[in-house]
This record gives sequence, C-alpha cells and structure tokens, in this order.
Amino acid sequence: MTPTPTPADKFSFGLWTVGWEARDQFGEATRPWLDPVESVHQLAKLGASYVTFHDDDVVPFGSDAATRDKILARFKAALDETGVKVEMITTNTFTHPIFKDGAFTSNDRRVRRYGLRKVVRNVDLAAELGAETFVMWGGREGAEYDSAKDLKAAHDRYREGIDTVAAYIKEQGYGLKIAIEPKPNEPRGDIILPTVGSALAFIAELEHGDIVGVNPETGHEQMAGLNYTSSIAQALWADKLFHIDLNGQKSIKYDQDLVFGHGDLFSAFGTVDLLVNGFPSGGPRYDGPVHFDYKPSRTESFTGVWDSAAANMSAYLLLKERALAFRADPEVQAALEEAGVFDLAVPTLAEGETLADLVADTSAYEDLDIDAVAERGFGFIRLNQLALEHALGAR
Ligand code: ASC
Ligand code: MN
Ligand code: MN
Ligand code: MN
Repeated sequence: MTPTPTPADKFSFGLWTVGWEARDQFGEATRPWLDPVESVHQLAKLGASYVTFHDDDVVPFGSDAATRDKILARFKAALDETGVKVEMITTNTFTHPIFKDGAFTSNDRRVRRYGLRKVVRNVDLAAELGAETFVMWGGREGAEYDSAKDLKAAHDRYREGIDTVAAYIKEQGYGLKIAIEPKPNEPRGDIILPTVGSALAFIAELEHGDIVGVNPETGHEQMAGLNYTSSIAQALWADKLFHIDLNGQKSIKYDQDLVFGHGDLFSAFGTVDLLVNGFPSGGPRYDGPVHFDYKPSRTESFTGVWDSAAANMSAYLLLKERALAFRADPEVQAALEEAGVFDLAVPTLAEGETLADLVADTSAYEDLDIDAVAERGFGFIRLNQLALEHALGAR
C-alpha cells in the first residue's frame, strides 16, 4: 500500500520537472511541450500543494509585456482553481546563449547588468505571487579553463549581485528569502559555489547574508561525492536550510535528476530520517516545502511523467513511515544509547569549567586509563543494521 499525500506533507514540484521535454546532449526532445496550466492541474490531482518555476518555464524568454501579462493571468487562474500555491520562484540565467559565460559572473559586464535586471524583475513576480523563497542556481557561473576567469573578481561580482538583490528585497519590504543552490559542475566544467559548504562560507561574506541561505539538491552534493544528509545537517545547524531539492543520483557522474529514492536509497532513508525526526538532541528542524527537482527520464511518455511525479511523493512517504518506526523502536533507542549518540550533546567542558580547570583535572589526562577507554566498541554497525532492517520494512 502506498500512502496518499496530504496538504500536511507540503509536497512541491518545479514546473520544469514534469515539463521537461527530455532533450539531452545527444538527442532531441522525446516529449512535446507541456502546458504549465495542465501541470498545475495534474500535480494538484496527485496531491502536491505547491509548484515552483523559473520565469521562463511559464513566460517564454523574450515575451513582450502584454503577452507576459496574458500568460500570467491564465496561470494564476489555474492556481486559484486548484488551490495550488507558489512557494518558490527561480530565474533562468542559463538557457539563453547570452548566459554562456554566466550571469552575475560573466566576463562581459553587459551580461551581468542584463542578468541582474532579469533576476530583479522576477523578484517582483515572486513577491506578487506570495512566494517565500527565491532560489538562485548559478549553473553557468563558472568556467572550463582556469585561465578563463579571475576567480577573485568572480566572487566579488557574485557577492555584488546577490547583495544587490537581497538589498532590493529588504527595501521593497518583501518577505522573501534567497536560497543559493550549489552544484559542483554541469553545465560548466567547474561551477563557483560547488557545494553546500562553499555556499555557507560565501554567505558569511555577504552584507545582507541574514536573508540568504541554501537550497541543497540531493544529486548535486552526491555528484561531488558528498553525503547529502550531512550537507543539509550543517545547513540546519547554521540556520541556513531555507529550501530543499530532493531527487536521486547514483554516484559521481552526470546530473541524473532521478526520482527521489531511485538513486542512493539508503542515503535517502537517512535524509528523510533527519527531515522528519530532526537531530537526536533536538535543535533546528526543516519545516519548509518538500520540493522535488527531478527529471522524468527521456524514455517516458506522459504516463511515465505523472507516474514519476507520484513516485517521488510515494517514496518520501514510505521512507517517512520507516524513519518514524526506526526512531520509535525501543531496541534502536537502546542501540543509540549504547553507541553514545545521545552523549555527544553533553558539552565537553562542564558548566563554568575553564580550560585551566580541565588542565588541573588529572583524571582527564594524567590518570586516564587510555587503553581501557580505547577498548570501547561503539556498536555502530549493529545500529546501522537496525536502520537497514527498518528501511527494508523487516521490522
Ligand atoms: C534550477 C534548479 C536546478 C536547475 C535545473 C535546471 O532552478 O534547482 O537544479 O535549475 O533543474 O534544469
Ligand atoms: Mn540536478
Ligand atoms: Mn535543483
Ligand atoms: Mn536540477
């Protein structure tokens, strides 16, 4: 039995996911253009509560003002009819050839100024539609060759661009937050801000970093060989997990954008465990939309498109059931206890204790039986097997 999505699940889809025409590096589109209005209706029927989009997903690039107004009016009518809301908007600064060397970090200043205008215009639309998050995926911000980019200047221009947008959001009194989406490579050979860690370090250098966080995508971290759950954990710890892009990826290779759970399934279990159960010691939780950014494979007809959209939600809900059962199992709680997982929340120095006190405490060092302490086995494998058994539904 697959569980049915409810509004409490806050499921959300990019319109570019189901709407992908399945054109790739080596082959033409295998599906026709899909009307965003139809996507809204279909996703609503499947149980999604939100949609997200790039400006150009709904209004074709280069449309004049009158055409734009007409398209947006029709799109808003579909939202009203279905009750689907727009929680996030993002800007396409990667498809048109003008962006071939990036937008905010293009070597051509004319492109940087054009890119900034395109983004700011879209911020207004995001505010108008009541979105809460404004995602910035700088897929073209990067280079193929080390000599092609002054990377110091590129970081300056990236900061200038994001700070300018953030300052505008504040000036206008929009309730929007910016979420930077890292990716290591593709379409550029190397992308600036390749990982969540890189983006967090960059945000710390911003003037308006208080309204800037991250939008980590499962496959993007995995393309860098990283653990997605660890990456979102650090973002949560830093109070910077503003949004998520869930999908599937199998190891370090091109960006697969598979259905959530169809890549590294056990890692997906870990991700859902963190999202639904939080940290064992409490603290920051992710409470935002559960947003899927995947691509229905090129082999699929529209039947496969809608099956795959449903599959994302179903995989998430199944993993949620398993993750809740995992933490509720007394045997797991005992194994966590034995593994010392709860002890890590105890500060290393006691309250009021100084480093001098620690140095004076001979039981911590001089008199410590280090061989006896080193003998301890943590039982992590047994704990992990319990997780696996829960993930497989064997418990
Ligand atoms: C985004 C986003 C991505 C890319 C990609 C475009 O806005 O989150 O990962 O654009 O989906 O194809
Ligand atoms: Mn991706
Ligand atoms: Mn994404
Ligand atoms: Mn993507």
